[in-house]
Amino acid sequence: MKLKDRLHKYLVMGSVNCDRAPEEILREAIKGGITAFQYREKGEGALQGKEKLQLGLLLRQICKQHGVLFIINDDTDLAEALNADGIHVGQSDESPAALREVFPDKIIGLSVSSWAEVEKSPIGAVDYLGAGPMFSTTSKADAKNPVGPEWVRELRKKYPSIPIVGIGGISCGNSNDVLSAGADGVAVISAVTQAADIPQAVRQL
Ligand code: TZP
Ligand code: MG
Repeated sequence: MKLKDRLHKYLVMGSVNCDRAPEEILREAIKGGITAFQYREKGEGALQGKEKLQLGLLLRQICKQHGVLFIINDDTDLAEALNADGIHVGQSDESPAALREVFPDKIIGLSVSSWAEVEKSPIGAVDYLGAGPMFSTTSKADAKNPVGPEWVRELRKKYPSIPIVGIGGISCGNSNDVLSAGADGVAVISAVTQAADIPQAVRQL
């Protein structure tokens, strides 16, 4: 399968996003049909060190069993330790160009929310772009202002073939606006982790 297809329904999650066992939420999301998962153990109360690794091992194993792409948010040691398929970084994290040297074969994702960010980024070293925040979100304390699906449309015009995933405030009700603007996929936290019926929420995305 092409990368853009593997990024179609992309769950992003860490223990702080879960009000029950993260592995249960991940399993239900897989039942609903997620194609990719990002282990993002961040924010207040996030696990550290050995505990972060332990949960990562469990989630990594579940993804492997089900053929779901497994990406690590901004932690090269963990990406290596868990033999992740890829790593996702933001603008203030390690540069994708440096990551490419260390990980010639891993998928590298980069968040971009403006042309200024795109201009200072080594887009050639990146396998996919995270575009957002699409809409307002409460899942990321330091989220930038929403840029809307229009941002996906602009990026798509400039980069006709790079995989693009929208992120930030995406729900079952607005995911189609993101996809029809040209995104290959939607990345979500709360639309899945907070859903009463997780498999159904994933199907509706
Ligand atoms: N990056 C930009 S917005 C965001 C991240 C990690 C949070 C997305 O969470 P939600 O609950 O899907 O809005
Ligand atoms: Mg980051």
